[in-house]
Amino acid sequence: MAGADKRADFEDLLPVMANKLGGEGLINELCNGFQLLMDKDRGVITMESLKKNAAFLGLQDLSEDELVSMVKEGDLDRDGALNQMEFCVLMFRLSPELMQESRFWLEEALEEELKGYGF
Ligand SMILES: [Ca+2]
Repeated sequence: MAGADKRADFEDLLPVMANKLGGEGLINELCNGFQLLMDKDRGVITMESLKKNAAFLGLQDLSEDELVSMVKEGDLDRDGALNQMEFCVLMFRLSPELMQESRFWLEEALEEELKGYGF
């Protein structure tokens, strides 16, 4: 079950980063992660670029199967690669705790918005 443990570690990392960086900082950090993993010529994350660059994010121990399912899970428009938006969405989905955090940010943002309308 070593693979499952690794994924748990990865899930734990994002909420910690979220607390430290705040919403906007975390998005920037995710985008930096995207830059590290992407194929520089195509501007998207492909299986090849993910395999080549996974070590930058400490993901070098993930098996090829896990990387494949990561891309499959995140590839919303089914073009076989992850663009920046797909990557960020995937990172949020991989971390249930982070999803809750981001809901909190959303509520905060909505409250601010509603205040503007006199609620
Ligand atoms: Ca895609």
